[in-house]
Amino acid sequence: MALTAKRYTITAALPYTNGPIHIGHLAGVYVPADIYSRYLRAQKKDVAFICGSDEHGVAISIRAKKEGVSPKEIIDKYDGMIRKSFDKLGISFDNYSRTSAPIHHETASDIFSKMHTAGQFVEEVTEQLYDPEAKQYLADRFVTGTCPKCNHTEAYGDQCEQCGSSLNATELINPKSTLSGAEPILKETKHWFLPLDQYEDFMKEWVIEGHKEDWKPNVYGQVKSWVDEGLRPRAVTRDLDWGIPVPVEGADGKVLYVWFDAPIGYISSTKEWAAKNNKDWEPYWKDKETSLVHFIGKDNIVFHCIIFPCILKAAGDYILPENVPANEFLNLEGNKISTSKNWAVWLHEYLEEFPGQEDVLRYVLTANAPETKDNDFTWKDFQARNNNELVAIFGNFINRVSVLTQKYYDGSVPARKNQTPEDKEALEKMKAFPAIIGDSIERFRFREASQELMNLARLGNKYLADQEPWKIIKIDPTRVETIMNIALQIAATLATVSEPFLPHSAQKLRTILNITNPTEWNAVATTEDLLVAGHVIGSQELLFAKVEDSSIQAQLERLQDTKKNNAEANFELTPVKENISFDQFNAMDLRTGTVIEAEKIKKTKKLLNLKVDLGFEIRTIVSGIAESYTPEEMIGKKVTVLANLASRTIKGVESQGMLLMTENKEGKLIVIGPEDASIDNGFEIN
Ligand code: B3M
Ligand code: ZN
Repeated sequence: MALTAKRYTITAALPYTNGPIHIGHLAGVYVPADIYSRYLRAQKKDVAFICGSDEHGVAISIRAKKEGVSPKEIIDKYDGMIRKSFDKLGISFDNYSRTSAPIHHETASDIFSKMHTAGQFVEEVTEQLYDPEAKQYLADRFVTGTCPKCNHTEAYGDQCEQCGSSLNATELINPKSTLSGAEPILKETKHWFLPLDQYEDFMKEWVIEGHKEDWKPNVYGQVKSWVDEGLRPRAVTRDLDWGIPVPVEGADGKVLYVWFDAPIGYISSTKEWAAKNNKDWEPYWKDKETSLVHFIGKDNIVFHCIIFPCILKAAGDYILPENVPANEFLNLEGNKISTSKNWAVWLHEYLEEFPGQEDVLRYVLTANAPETKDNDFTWKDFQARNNNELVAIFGNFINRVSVLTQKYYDGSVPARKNQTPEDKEALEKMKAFPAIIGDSIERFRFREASQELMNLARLGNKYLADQEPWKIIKIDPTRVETIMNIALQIAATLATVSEPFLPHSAQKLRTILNITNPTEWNAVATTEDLLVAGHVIGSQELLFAKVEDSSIQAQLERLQDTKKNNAEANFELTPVKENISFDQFNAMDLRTGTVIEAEKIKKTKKLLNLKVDLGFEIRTIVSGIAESYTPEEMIGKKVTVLANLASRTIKGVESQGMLLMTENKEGKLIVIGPEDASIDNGFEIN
């Protein structure tokens, strides 16, 4: 792929200002978008890297209610926090705006009005979910229920985050108000619908046929399956009090759907940027020679690949995204990242706890990015990537080069003399790296690109280890001049190509090497000397610092505490059930028994197939305890069995009874057996 566009509009999903940024957001969206934008700038491309805060929608209202403050206070607080932390991490937006800005309200209202005037909406009174207790229509995150597509029980009114499907609230099974917990009723209300069904041909031609080869399979596949299923009209207005008022008559008390206005935020932010910089915003959104790329997480695919493009198409002369390299999700220590459960590594906390190590997080999130599948972030891997790669390979190479150059030549770059085949090979390999790394970046393979960057540092290390200048210096000092010259050229190449990934370290490296004008990305391949003989490098300092066990331990302990707190906060004793008669109790036949065999039932997570000796017979019992006990732990256990429970077939196995158990605060099941293990099997309990 070549970078042939005249200019690039790069967008990163607008974060909701209902909470701080965490590593999942960074790995999915902001770090890759930043690498891509920095790389394009290094290629001397005309780039607008655009983002901003997403400040409307139910997510904000819910947070405001929870904290007992106004939505405005919430958005101001988190917008400030998010800006600051992005800046510290070195995310190099050309503009970061807010959807509460007047320019955005104007832009979004304007696009809606134009579409309305052109008859591009269907206006319809329909029955929508309504919370009779909270006296409010329930849309989006104000309602949860079971997803009709994948049976996930916590799907939102507009989307299921498990399967990514976009939904209408009325499609949810067993909907429940998140405001009051009430079961919603249906109530009529008027809304404006975007008739997506009329855009099927457009979608087929543009994505299904047009982007089969160049879009990531996970993105293309999702879009194709939705289009194949058939697109349905989507309401783009809401009965809410927080958002952009619907700019047409008869729409009092209604606002634009947050997913109508938010993507338009990219356009408003571009306008804001252009105004500040005396530029024209329009070519960035309307010139066919502009390449528009949206960086997003996988839960945003439907909005960026179907709904927003249909809006852009309807609105007229806009360009469509060239690519939408959406990432999968990042988990944390084996569990899904969750804001409400505080299961996350928060960027603002990381920045405070690991000062000067911004690039470590950038590197680890890139090297382990969830590009093709969900991935796991672990603190051990974080430490290993830092200590074994950044410190031991990259940092070690730079340190050797700068220490030896100071020691042998007082910091002055020696001249290259006669070159051996190994020297020539090292230089040739070095010159190939910018193209190799660039090619991976252009194909949105940032993990691969980061590994190639590390391979360049490996090349430098290996060259020094093979040539052993510290030995040769006593025998052949002239030869060492050539060796050190070549090592310095590799270090200078690293200063150029590490910049998109590790901007802070690249700056530090330029200081170490005293480079004011780094060689341009593409010029590395053709430049004779990136550092000329006689150039005096800067003073020596360490590029990366080790992460100690104690810092990792502290992070792991904090996560353990979070787990415990969550378990305790969620723990509730269930209320006592209605009374039963003595006869009903007596009707239950409870017996002592011993588990004599246990095995996992294949293709299930929770089920064990147990053989229980009841003294007078052996029973087969299927029990849902596999997440709490291994088969080995169960064998030999004394248990209490409800022996006269009608048998049931579970996963093809006839289960003849049930074990008594309880659950502890952490959710682990505990088998209840007779306290005295000497008791024989088959004894009645009453
Ligand atoms: N605010 C991000 C999210 O789903 C959402 C992105 C908007 S991009 C226009 O958290
Ligand atoms: Zn679903």
